[in-house]
Amino acid sequence: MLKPIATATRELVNLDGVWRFAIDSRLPESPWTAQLDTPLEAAVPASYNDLFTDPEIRNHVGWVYYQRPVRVPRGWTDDRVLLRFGAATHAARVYVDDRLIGEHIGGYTPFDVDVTEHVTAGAEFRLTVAVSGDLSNETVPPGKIEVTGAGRRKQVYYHDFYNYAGLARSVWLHSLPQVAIDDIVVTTGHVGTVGSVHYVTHTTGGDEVRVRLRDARGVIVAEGSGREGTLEVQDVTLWKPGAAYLYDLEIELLTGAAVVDTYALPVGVRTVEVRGYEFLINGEPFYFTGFGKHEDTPVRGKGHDNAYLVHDFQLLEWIGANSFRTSHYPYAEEVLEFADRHGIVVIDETAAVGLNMGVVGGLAGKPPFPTFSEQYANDRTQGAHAQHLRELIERDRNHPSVVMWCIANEPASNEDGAREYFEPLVNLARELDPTRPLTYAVVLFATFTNDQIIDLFDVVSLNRYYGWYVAGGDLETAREYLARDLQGWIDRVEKPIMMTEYGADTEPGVHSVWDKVWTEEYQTAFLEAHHEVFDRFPQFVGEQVWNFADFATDNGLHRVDGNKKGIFTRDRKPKSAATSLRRRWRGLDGRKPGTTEH
Ligand code: GCB
Repeated sequence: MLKPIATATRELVNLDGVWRFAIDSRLPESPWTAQLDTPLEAAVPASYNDLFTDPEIRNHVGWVYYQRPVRVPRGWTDDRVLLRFGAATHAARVYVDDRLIGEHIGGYTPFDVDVTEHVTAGAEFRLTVAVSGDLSNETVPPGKIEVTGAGRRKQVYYHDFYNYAGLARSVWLHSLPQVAIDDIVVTTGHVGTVGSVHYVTHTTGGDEVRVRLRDARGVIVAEGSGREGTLEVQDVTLWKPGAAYLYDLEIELLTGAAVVDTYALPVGVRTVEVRGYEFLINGEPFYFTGFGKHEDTPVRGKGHDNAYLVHDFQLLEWIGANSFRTSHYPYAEEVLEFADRHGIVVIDETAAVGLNMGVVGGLAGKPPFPTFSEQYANDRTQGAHAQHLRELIERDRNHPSVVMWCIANEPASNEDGAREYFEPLVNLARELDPTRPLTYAVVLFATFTNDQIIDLFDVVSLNRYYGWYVAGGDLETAREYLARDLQGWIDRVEKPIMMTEYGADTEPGVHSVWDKVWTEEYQTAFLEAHHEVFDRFPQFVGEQVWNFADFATDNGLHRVDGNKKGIFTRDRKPKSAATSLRRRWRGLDGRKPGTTEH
């Protein structure tokens, strides 16, 4: 799915700002048929939950309404007119004046609503967007609505981050020519110094497609024509981790001799491959350093924010991280574009978090009922998961920074039914993108002896909490358990193995000379103990600490103002462990992890 951009044939109007806002319980039946009768206004993009002081809004279950007037530029008479939503979490209904024009389910992927037939160039219309943050066992992520003892509807969910809802990403009105380029799929390669850019275009009409590839200085380095083709790039400059290089692919669609549509796509030439225990980028072994992150900031919730985007990437660079995982949902497209431009490697994860009844059973991992059953992860859940996976891959497959798809976080891969559930999803992902490896983040209860799906995937990504949930405060035992665990997986499958989560909650300012949990010293010692074990295994390809920064969670008893496993606080101040990580990842103490570099 192409992001709307301005070209010679396309225009766009950004609709971010402050919109009228209301929750459904305070509105008449059909709020979209009139101006919303509300004193409230909400920022877009932002989750709505933390904007207001009213707990009724923060904890609202059901629909909320956003509304604003929109004027269609007068020059758009002959064009198609569409609305693009970066995301509406988790479901949306879009009304133009009094009419329902489009719907979308899934809170972290974009969608278009074609309003051409319902609007007039030069005229204004009333845009109303209903957004629901509700989760059920047939949504991704799953959840359920319960009624409290006081008779109030409450959203329950099985993931450890606050269920922020609303219009958290940008909204655009954009124009497309009647005959247009609908999609472009690019795959790249290289043999020696010659790069290749294979492209496939999908169009509505048109006679011919012309393409041109420009280097970073704007010089044309390759040209071609046809709806599908391969461009050769002599003396190619590869896109590399830490050394991004982007070409620009210009695509023109022609009717007769007239150019009727143009689009421009940044392209990084690079390859990704898994061979034996190695993860290769451009044929060279790659070792991941970095974090599982969240889209999470004060007041905005999951609202995309360019200042935090820039600052977070600055902190990644400062600490020497070369990668992150988009735990536990696809992030805003702006984040991936930034990663493309700055050479940060991304493991792109779906929103399928919480497919695990074992987690509800506590540390014993005993599910109250089977995860893969009619009652929970059933065929409809799988259908929603497949649709979401399709939307994720169709959105992100052209990003060079994205090197792997993570299909789920901590599913019950040790339970019966996991294979039947995941095999079709793996097949779908490979069909949509045969070029990238696949993984899933493996939950603690899924061990090298009982996991039922690892052979379907390419990389073993472990989420482990030795020294925290298991052997908490006992780093000696944690080391033993971790080493045994890694060895077990290495013996079971010849695949690269990495940690996608390890971390300890840490309250900044709490200190001790002993191994006391929650102290800054413990977080440092915890990480160092892990690193000592990682370095024993040549098959080990990466370490992503949980988490980059502290983040908001549900109001659980074991969370004090959120999850505190951040290396940075929620407002991005470093805890002590940041210095230790920085020394390791920047190779200040000698060898950089996973390399012979000094
Ligand atoms: C996990 C989850 C992550 C949690 C983390 C924790 O295994 O994948 O979402 O936040 O543990 O801190 O408990």
